[in-house]
Amino acid sequence: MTAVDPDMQRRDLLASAATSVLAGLAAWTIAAPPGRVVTMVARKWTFVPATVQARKGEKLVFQLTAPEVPMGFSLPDFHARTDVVPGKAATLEVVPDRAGTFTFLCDVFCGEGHETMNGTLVVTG
Ligand SMILES: [Cu+2]
Repeated sequence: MTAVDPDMQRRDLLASAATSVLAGLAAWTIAAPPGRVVTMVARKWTFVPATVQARKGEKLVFQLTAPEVPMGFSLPDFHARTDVVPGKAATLEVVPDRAGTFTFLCDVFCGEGHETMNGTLVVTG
């Protein structure tokens, strides 16, 4: 009869736990690509940049700030929107699932130029 070394058992357990963690991380990385960060400023009464280029299926991570007054950022074609409040960065993830030219706009009344405060997302296939 062979005696099992408890240290060996512990090492095996640690090795298998480490393998599980690594496999989990790999799966997480594949399942959730980080996306491309698009930094955008909502000013009276324009978005900077006013045009964003993307590829179909590319994950965009909008990081928005509004230095002056509360704004909104809305991409109605992709059912995505967020409030953008001064002093606080807002994040919005969008994965354009089709090619085309789409309008994004401010949907929080912000003053006299509000109605024309918009920009363009150009998605290529
Ligand atoms: Cu507005």
